[in-house]
Amino acid sequence: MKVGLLGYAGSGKTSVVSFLSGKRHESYDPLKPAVITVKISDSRLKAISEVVKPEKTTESEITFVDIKGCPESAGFDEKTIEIASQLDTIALVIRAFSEERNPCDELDSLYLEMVYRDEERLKILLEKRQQEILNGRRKRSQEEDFLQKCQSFLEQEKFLSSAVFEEKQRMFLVSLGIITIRKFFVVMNGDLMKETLDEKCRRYNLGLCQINAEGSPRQDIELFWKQFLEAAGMLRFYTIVGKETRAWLIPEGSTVLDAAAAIHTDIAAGFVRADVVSFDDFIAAGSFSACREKGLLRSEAKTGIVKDGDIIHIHSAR
Ligand SMILES: Nc1nc2c(ncn2[C@@H]2O[C@H](COP(=O)(O)OP(=O)(O)O)[C@@H](O)[C@H]2O)c(=O)[nH]1
Ligand SMILES: [Mg+2]
Repeated sequence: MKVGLLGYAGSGKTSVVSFLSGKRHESYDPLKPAVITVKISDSRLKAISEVVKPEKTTESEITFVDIKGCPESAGFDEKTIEIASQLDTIALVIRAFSEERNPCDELDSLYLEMVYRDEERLKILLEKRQQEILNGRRKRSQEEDFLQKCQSFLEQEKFLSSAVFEEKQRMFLVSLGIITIRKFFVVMNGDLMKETLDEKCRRYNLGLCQINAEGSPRQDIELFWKQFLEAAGMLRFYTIVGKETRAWLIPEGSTVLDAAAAIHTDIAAGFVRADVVSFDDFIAAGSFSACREKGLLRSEAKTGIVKDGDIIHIHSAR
C-alpha cells in the first residue's frame, strides 16, 4: 500500500516518515521523492501469534512517498501534482505544531489548490476537445458532457472523490491525471486547533489523524496507526497459513476475493470459499477449530465483505 505525503515545506512530512520508520531520509531532487516502507506495529497480530506460536510473524507495511513540498505562497508546480496524482492515496500533511502558521488556513489552501488545479486541467482538456470537434478531428461524445459535469462539481469547491461515479468513469478521470478523484485524507502534525481542523475535515469529507512527529507528548503508536488507517480508508485482516501468521492491508469495502488477490493472484483465481472469524472470537476460542465447533466461523463466498480484524482462511483450488 502506497501513500503519498503532500504538504507545504516545513509541515513535517520528512519528520513524520522519520518518526514512523526510525530513519531519516531526505530527497533533494524535487522530482524524485523519497520512498520509505514502514512496518505497522500491531497488537492484534502479536496476540494472534501468542496463540498460534508460528515460526514467523509478518506485519503489514505502508510505503510512504515523501513528495517535496513548496512554500505556501508559491503553491505546487504541475510536476509535483503529477507525481502525487499517480498515487491511489494521498495524505495532506498539515503543520500544527507552531503558532506561526494557522493549520486550518493551511488545509484550506491545500484543498483549494487541488480543486483549482483539476478545474484548470479539465478546462484546457475541454477546450482542446472542443477545438478538435470544430475542426472535424473528433466526434462529439458523452465524454464531453461527463467532463463538463465534473467541471461543475469542482466549481462547487468539492473533490471529485466525493461524487458518485461508476468504476469506468473513475478510471477515465484517473487516466486524465485528475488528482481529486484519488483518496485523500489529512495528517495533522502537532495538535494546535485540533477541534477546528476536525470540523473542517468533516466539511471537506476528509478523514483526519494526528501525530506529533517531533514534539511531546509521546505518541501512542498503535492508536496512531488505527486512526491513520481509518482516515486512509484501509483495514487490516490476518492469515494463519503453515508456519506464518501475517497481517494484510486492503481498502475498506473489499471482498474476500479482493483479500485473496492481495495475498496472491493465483489464490484469487482458484478461489472456492473463505472461512472467516473475528479477532475477538478467535482469541476467546483459542483456535480456528474451536471457532468452528462453537459456530463462530463465517463461510463466505467471493462477495463476502471483509471487516477490520477478520482472520481469513481462503480455500483455493490452486
Ligand atoms: N516542534 C516540532 N517541530 C517539528 C515537528 N515536526 C517537524 N518539525 C520541525 O519542522 C521542520 C520541518 O520539518 P520537515 O520534516 O523537514 O518538513 P517537510 O518540509 O514537510 O519535510 C524541521 O525543522 C523539523 O525539525 C513537530 O512535530 N514538532
Ligand atoms: Mg521534507
